Amino acid sequence: MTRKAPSHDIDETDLVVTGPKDHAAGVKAVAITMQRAVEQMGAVRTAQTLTRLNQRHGFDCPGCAWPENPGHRKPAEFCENGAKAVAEEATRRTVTPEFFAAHSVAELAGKTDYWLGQQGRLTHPMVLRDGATHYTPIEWDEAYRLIADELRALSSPDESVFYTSGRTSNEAAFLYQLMIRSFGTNNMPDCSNMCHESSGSALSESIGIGKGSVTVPDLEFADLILIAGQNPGTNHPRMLSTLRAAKRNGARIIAVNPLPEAGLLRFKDPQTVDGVVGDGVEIADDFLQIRLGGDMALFRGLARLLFEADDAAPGTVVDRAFVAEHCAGFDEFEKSARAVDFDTVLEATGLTIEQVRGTADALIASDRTIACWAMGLTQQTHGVATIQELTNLLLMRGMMGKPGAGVCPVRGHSNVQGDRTMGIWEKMPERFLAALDSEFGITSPRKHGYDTVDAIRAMRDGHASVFMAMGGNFLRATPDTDATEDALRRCSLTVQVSTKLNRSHVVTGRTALILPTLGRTDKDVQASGKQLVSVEDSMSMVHLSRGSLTPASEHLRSEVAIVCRLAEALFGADHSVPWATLSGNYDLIRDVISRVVPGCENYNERVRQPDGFQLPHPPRDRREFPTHTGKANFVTGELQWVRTPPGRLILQTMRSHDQYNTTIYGLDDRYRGVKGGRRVVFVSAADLAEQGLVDGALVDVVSEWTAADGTVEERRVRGFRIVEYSTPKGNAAAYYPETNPLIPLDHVAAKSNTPVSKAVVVRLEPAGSN
Ligand SMILES: Nc1nc2c(c(=O)[nH]1)N[C@H]1C(S)=C(S)[C@@H](COP(=O)(O)OP(=O)(O)OC[C@H]3O[C@@H](n4cnc5c(=O)[nH]c(N)nc54)[C@H](O)[C@@H]3O)O[C@H]1N2
Ligand SMILES: Nc1nc2c(c(=O)[nH]1)N[C@H]1C(S)=C(S)[C@@H](COP(=O)(O)OP(=O)(O)OC[C@H]3O[C@@H](n4cnc5c(=O)[nH]c(N)nc54)[C@H](O)[C@@H]3O)O[C@H]1N2
Ligand SMILES: [Mo]
Repeated sequence: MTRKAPSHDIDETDLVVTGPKDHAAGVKAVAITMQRAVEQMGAVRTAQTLTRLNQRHGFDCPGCAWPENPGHRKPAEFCENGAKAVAEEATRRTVTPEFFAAHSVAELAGKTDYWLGQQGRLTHPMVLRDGATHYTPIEWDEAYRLIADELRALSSPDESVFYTSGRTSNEAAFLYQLMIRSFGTNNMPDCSNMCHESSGSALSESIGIGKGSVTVPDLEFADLILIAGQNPGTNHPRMLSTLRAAKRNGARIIAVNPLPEAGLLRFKDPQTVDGVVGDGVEIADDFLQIRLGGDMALFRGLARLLFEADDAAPGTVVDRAFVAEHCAGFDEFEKSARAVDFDTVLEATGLTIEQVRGTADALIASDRTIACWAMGLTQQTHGVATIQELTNLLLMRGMMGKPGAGVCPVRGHSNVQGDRTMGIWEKMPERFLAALDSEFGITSPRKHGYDTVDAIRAMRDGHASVFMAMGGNFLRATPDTDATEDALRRCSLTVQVSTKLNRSHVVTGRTALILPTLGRTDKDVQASGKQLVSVEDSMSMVHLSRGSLTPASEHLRSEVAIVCRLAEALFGADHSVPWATLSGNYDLIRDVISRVVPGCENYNERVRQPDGFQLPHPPRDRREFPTHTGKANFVTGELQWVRTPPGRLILQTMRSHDQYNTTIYGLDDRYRGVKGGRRVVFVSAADLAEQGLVDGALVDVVSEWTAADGTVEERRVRGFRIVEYSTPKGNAAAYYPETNPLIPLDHVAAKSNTPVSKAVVVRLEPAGSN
């Protein structure tokens, strides 16, 4: 039976701490999968959805972007957290006009994120009119007119901002950016700006394309896999099956992380006998418990050791032939690597020289190395430089463009990579814009638009006043919650295209709209019949997704339909883009994608192949590097790491095992041993002793930031329970989004402008002392 949505707000302070687990998945994961699924969907819908999840004729998991293994799909190609993502979307609970009549916006603003999300699927377009206390229903056509009128009233299209979260299908993303560019702006911030933007910036400069260069079969073929700044047991659980297969083939796995994450240490595959009854398999052979932000120093130290090993046995370590033929900037890289001093490396990383040497030996012994990473590297001030240092390490060994070797940035949202391919980017290249213009007879603006941080600044400073979001939860996902709140409140109109209720619906512009949309699991029927959509995974595989469930209400519209009807309201029926025709048959959208998006030629046919098709990747396919030098670039710069000021801690903000970004599934972080609450701060025993603090104490967490003008700004979140935990001295950890108010808007990564969510200077004060 489905369970009713909670009516009273949820108490998140009733915490129990049991200590961390040393393994991931196993039978418990299966039990939790079923419990959560049945609570939200009931037994029949659970069976209908979970059997179609990630199958060839089913739908793509709305969870993470980890690929399916082509040709080797298992009957249950999903994980505990994928099933939770599906249960959240396919829930039978609904948020109806009656719900909004019963709860004022002020009342909803007082509820927790968890409570809001648990209420269910949005069922009707709603409007919050200027001065009103409650949302009221609105007809679709009036909603489109309202948005179009506001947009046309702006003195420039650049006063509007259009956000995208990474669940949007390729078809919807393509039309959305077409509408925005037809309107005349490139203000297209997306979740990627807060996520893998650093990977894209780094790899574009280093190898000429911002995407990863490996596939699942490559990982299974690798003999050494580095996993830095990533927690796959929670965030990409299906990756554990791939790692396990790699291990069976003899691979060595090295985890680089400040925390001993359960999935990295041991994995019980619930689909095999030893996963159900045994201790599971050790995943990581080595665990380097690195200090936050120490990775660049580690990679440079490793490069020096590789050069020294090559001195001892010339030509055995550095792949001179690859470097000579394919690379630029090697001499400078060699100089900087040889100059690094090990005292600095050890101070920056907190590791021992034996650990660094052991890792260098593993690299030297490897014929096929892959480096995987996620937010632990990207969300650092020097995230771009760190990823480039890691890429240097691979390039000097020739580990690029051959089977079993390469770079593997593990993406977050299930279609975040596809959205970029389809043109969701504030600085799309000329080639794409020119193709778009010639296909549709429009003139796309060439001036770069706002990314996420710049969009917040623009709205805060009154330079933009209409905000529209295609999914996501802008208010909670962005840094500096108070600043974002001010920014959104200054808008004349905020529009959220959403599946579920979230905090971005209750912190609004003068007028606000909620436009309820179909999700991945829902059946999508348009004029020509049932529609399919396509998505791209973390390894550039493009494939179809087919929803099959009856939508939560007849008033839901697909994202494609919403964009097309809005575009008609905005541009009139005789616009040069045939919006109505395109929305009636998604094959026609794929036809235009074929002609505009590089690598998508013959899209309709190729996407219908059993496992879809793989987009071209010149470094992977041909060892070609489309950079400004025409070669793979060794990029080197000043060594950077993060120092802990006296009496302070460096805080990382991360995900628990029971959330999807800002969507809270539940209050348990099973693998880290925290139950019933999320307001915790993990601190090392050494720091507790030094600062005279104790496990279990309640503290306020106060961040300190020196602004450009030299003033020290403080930001505070209240009432966090200290949990003693294994993390390097000087480092701490807490959950996102509760700690987003601590992250200064201006604290961003160089080059990528990504908020630094993994290195916030904080101090802990007894709760209530201020
Ligand atoms: N179930 C579930 N799945 C998800 C998501 C979710 O919220 N829930 N989110 C999706 C999204 S959008 C994304 S981007 C991914 C995120 O996937 P992850 O990047 O795995 O997510 P985080 O929880 O931010 O974890 C960061 C990891 O990096 C480590 N780390 C932090 N700082 C450093 C550092 O300086 N150096 C090193 N070496 N390690 C560091 C942390 O200890 C942690 O293990 O997951 C995707 N999948
Ligand atoms: N402090 C801190 N901040 C972070 C991070 C961090 O590690 N630390 N991580 C950053 C990262 S990596 C990311 S990717 C961002 C995530 O930022 P977002 O993508 O903005 O956030 P989500 O929580 O994934 O968005 C959830 C909402 O999306 C809507 N939704 C779900 N499915 C669909 C759909 O199919 N269509 C539509 N239209 N709407 C849908 C639902 O209404 C739901 O409430 O957060 C970033 N913020
Ligand atoms: Mo992400």
